[in-house]
Amino acid sequence: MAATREKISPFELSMRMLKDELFKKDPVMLGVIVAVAVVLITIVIYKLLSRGRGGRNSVLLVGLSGAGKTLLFSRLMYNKDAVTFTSTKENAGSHMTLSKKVVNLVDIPGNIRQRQQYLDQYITQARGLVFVIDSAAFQKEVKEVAEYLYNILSNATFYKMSPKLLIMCNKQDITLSKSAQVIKTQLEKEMNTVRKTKAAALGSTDDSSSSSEIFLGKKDKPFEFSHLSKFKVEFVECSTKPEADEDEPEIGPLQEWLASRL
Ligand SMILES: Nc1nc2c(ncn2[C@@H]2O[C@H](COP(=O)(O)OP(=O)(O)O)[C@@H](O)[C@H]2O)c(=O)[nH]1
Ligand SMILES: [Mg+2]
Repeated sequence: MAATREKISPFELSMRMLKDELFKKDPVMLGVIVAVAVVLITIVIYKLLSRGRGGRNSVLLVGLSGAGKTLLFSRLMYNKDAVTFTSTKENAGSHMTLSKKVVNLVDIPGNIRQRQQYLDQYITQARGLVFVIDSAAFQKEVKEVAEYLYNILSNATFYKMSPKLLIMCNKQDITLSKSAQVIKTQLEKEMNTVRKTKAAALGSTDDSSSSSEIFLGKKDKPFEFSHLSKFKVEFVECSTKPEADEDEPEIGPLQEWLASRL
């Protein structure tokens, strides 16, 4: 016993202790490195998969009832009027864009009792969202449109997925319909009001509800679509036109968006 003790110098002893320490730490470090690698690989695989066919491949058509979603759906699907389609349930089907990409088109019913349920169901698959507006009835419906759009955009899941967003100002064939520019400006004004109302309501309740809703835009500025850093919102004018005797439907801007932005 005494002999072995004499052989080890204090320096050697401390070196051995240091070695032991390192060996003790190594498995932990190794564990951390493996864990980080596993997480990174998972993220890469997930990203690759979600880009592929099995991932988010849906384009949702949303908007108030009467905006023209179902007619648009049938035009894109079969190039004919929607006589056989229902608006009480979602319509879904494959559509090939002008750039030959196949997307799953989903027409979400607009009535207030059902739309949330369908949105929740489809939002995680959404690659794009087309918000259809009846430009002729816009003046009358602006409040309801702004509320619906604000609710969609501020939804935490939607925000996280941040699909490409198009606001389609439909029914431009009707003489008194509002232009995309007017609709954009008025929507911004109205969505600013919606935002204020929501902020006031949140202030008076506990914080639990705030976690599922995102504040849209800049805190100290009136609401503007250009402030939404996560979405690039685009506006187009179209007419889906049902009884197209002389006039052809004008959905070119929408089709271009589908082909180039998704
Ligand atoms: N004049 C005109 N009418 C349209 C246009 N798009 C849709 N409509 C009509 O608007 C009504 C509502 O359309 P629909 O597709 O059922 O709306 P949805 O409730 O959003 O699915 C129908 O009578 C359509 O024929 C359009 O661009 N111009
Ligand atoms: Mg419909």
